[in-house]
Amino acid sequence: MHRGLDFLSIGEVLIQLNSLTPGPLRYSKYFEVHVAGSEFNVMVALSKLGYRTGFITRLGRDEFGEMIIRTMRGEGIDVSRVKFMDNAPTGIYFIQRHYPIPGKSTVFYYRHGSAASYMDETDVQEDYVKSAKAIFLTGITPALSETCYRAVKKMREIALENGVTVYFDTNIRLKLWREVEKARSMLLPLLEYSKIVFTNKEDLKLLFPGLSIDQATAKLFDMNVEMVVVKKGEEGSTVYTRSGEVIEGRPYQAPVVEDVIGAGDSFDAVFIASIERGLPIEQATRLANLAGMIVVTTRGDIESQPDWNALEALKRYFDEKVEALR
Ligand code: KDG
Repeated sequence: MHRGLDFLSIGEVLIQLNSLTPGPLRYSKYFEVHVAGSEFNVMVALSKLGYRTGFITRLGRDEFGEMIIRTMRGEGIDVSRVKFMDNAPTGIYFIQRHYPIPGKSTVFYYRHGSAASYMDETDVQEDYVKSAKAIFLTGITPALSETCYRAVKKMREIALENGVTVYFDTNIRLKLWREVEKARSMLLPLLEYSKIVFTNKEDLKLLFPGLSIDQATAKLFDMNVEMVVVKKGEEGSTVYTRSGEVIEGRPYQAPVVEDVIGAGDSFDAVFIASIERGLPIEQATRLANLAGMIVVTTRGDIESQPDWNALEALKRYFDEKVEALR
């Protein structure tokens, strides 16, 4: 028997090859290896914050699969349901930094037909999902394949039927969906009854074409979502609650930007953990914005994710700095 989990997720864990030098990849000679993947990143961040986490995925029976499973174990994630496949590889992707837009990153996937894309309903077992207090899902896994979509759908249904909280990040990756209409029609039903939907302005425009941000969030409340968190990168974030509150979270300026990929995952984890701890939304937003900010200062998605001590130090440092400027 596995121990009960606080958070469980499902998704693809990839090898990230991050160019050491900024600029177009055609000139990159050196790449740094990291382990990443949106849902996995969130589980790692929650582990660092003291929660028991589990992850459902498939890995190739190859060296990269071995690297990933070691990282998962090292970060304290329960891997009892991770499967290895002999006939499909572990997915990889590359990151190009600061080009064409300085301060921004671009991802190039080499994951089509990866082991994770073969996940299906058999990867999602009822006892495991029921053993968690909450699940975290994103729009990435349903985009990987029809069978992955069904796995996510099953996981969400088991959770909702058994009082397990659902957190959802829309995370629309058009490079994976290829068609906007497909993304919209498949994702929208998955958002219903989520406690929190994390999103951004671009995703809301794709999901609710022609609607303002306020109108789109109203639609989500009609779908029984309790809270909508709109992440705005270097502009901070806005939280909308079902009861009509709108809470602006101020941004924190990163002193250096190495690679912005992964910041949103760090944000989600700290926001969720803060809400679970009973912190007021203003506090949760502030800590989450700090957690997103610190991740952009280094390459890799998980390495700089903060624990509570680091968050405390960040809060003290950045808030004192703001006070001093007043
Ligand atoms: O959120 C960061 C992720 O986008 C990155 O690690 C890669 O999971 C990934 C994806 O599918 O884009």
